[in-house]
Formats: sequence, C-alpha cells, structure tokens
Amino acid sequence: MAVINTQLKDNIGTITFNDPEHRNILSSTMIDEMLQSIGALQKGKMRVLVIRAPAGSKVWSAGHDVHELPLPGRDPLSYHDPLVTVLRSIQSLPIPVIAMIEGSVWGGACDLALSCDILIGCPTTSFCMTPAKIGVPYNVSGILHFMNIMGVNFAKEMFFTAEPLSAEQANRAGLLNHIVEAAELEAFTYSMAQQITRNSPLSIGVIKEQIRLLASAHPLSPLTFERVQGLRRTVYDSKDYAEGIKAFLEKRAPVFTGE
Ligand code: YXS
Repeated sequence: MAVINTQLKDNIGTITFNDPEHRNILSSTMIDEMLQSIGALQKGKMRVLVIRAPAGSKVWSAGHDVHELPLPGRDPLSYHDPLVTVLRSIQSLPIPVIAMIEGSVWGGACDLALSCDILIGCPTTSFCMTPAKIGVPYNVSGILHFMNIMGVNFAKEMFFTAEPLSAEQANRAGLLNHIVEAAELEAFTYSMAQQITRNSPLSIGVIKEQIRLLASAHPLSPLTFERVQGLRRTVYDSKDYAEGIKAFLEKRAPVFTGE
C-alpha cells in the first residue's frame, strides 16, 4: 500500500504522508515514493509543492526509520542516505515547498520540514531533534541548516536537550512562518500557495536557488571538513550509538556511558 498520497490541482502539488500505523516514518519506501512523486509533479508543471500529513494527525512524521539506521561503523547520515537525498531534492527544487504541519515532528523529519521553504503550523505543532537521544552524530549539512534557520543558541538547545519545541517556541526561533488554528490550516496554506502560483515561476526559482547557494556558502577547509568527519566517526563507531538504537528498538530508556 502506498505510504504517501499525491495530488496536483491548479499547479499546486500535494504530497500527503499515509503511514499512520508507523507515525509517517521517513522509511526508504516513503522516501522513494516521495522522490517519484516529486518527479511526476514536476512533469505536471506544479509551481508550488505542499507536504503534509492528514488533517487531525497527532504526529506529522516520527523521522528516520530507526530500523534502517546502520549499525556502528557506518555513517548513519551519509550523502547517499535516502533521507539526506530527499532533503537535497526539496532544497534544490526550483519551486517553493510549503510544509503544512499539524502534530509532532521528530528527528530527520525536522530537517525535512526545515528543508521546505515555508513552514505553516498550528497549536499542536512541535519539533523534537533527537540525535542525542539515540546517539547519532548529525551530519554537517544538517547542522548548518539548523544554524542558518534558527541561530546557534536555539539549535544548540534543540540538539542538546532533545526536548520538543512548542509551536510558539518554534515560531520565536524562526522555524515556523505562521501558526494558525488547525481548522484554518488547510485554507491558509492553499491560499498562500495559490498566491505564489500567480507570480513569476522563473523569478521565484532563481531567488530560491540564490538563497540556497548564499546560505550554504560556508568556507570549510579540507582539514576542518576531515576533522568534523573524524569527530562524527567517533560517535557512530561508539558503544553509545549501538546502545541508543538497541534501547529504542527494545522500547526502553538508553543508558549512555560516553564510550
Ligand atoms: O511497536 P510497533 O511495531 O507498533 O511500532 C511503533 C513504533 O515502533 C513505530 N515508530 C518507529 N519505527 C521506526 N522509527 C521511528 N522513528 C519510529 N517512530 C515510531 O511506530 C509505531 C507506533 O509508535 P508508538 O506506539 O510509539 O506511537 P505513539 O503515538 O505512542 O508515539 C508517537 C511518537 C512519535 C511520540 C513515538 O513513536 C516516538 O517517540 N517515536 C520516535 C521518534 C524519534 O525519536 N524519531 C527520531 C528517529 S532517528 C532520526 O530521525 C535521525 C537519525 S536523528 O535522530 O539523527 O534525528
């Protein structure tokens, strides 16, 4: 059964998560379907893409499928990881992508939401960044993404505490563009999407790419990059990383030893 639903109407594409049993986890199956849908919608000349969960969802997405995290010794968020691939695809899509968010957003799904260009939430929206809860070394482009959007201090608090940020806190931190009542969320989102479709797609596409290129223009010397990758390896090679995954799958709290 498909884990997403896809729709194209009046040049507005919509991808709706459809795996409630597993809380819309970003499994490789979900991501394959998203990438295929995005390709098909682009052929259908969409000018805006809305990514959403069904109305009334308590969980927008529970993030990376923990069952698919590699065991120690392999980078869990490498360049070709399906999640990292779909984040790049959304960020480089030459049209605005709106995350319409009802419910809680976890781990890699926060990065997916932040990869969108406009985030519209409601009072039940929350964001929880979980690498430290599972013992995962987040990747360089992902951390830069959070730093660029919410600033260093909010990003540190989110990563260090692994506690949910409420809709209000997310709005203050610059994650959410708007908070509207849940009953208004769909109408508000699609009204903005329709407004965007009336503007120049060429101008919008170039402005989006300019912002992406300028925001990611962080000079990183080869030595610094190698040092960061080496630091990340000490984490994904660690006993704590294995313990974080094991604890999640055994539905218990992890016991981290710092080894
Ligand atoms: O036990 P069954 O088979 O019924 O399956 C349960 C959960 O195991 C499953 N599930 C997941 N499976 C794999 N990966 C996940 N991320 C995941 N999340 C949930 O879905 C079924 C229903 O879950 P359940 O019973 O817990 O639902 P709930 O309504 O009581 O609670 C919903 C959540 C979202 C609060 C809860 O499922 C939860 O806390 N999920 C984990 C959220 C999380 O820590 N995600 C981060 C994944 S790691 C990641 O994204 C990156 C690698 S990183 O950490 O670096 O950001």
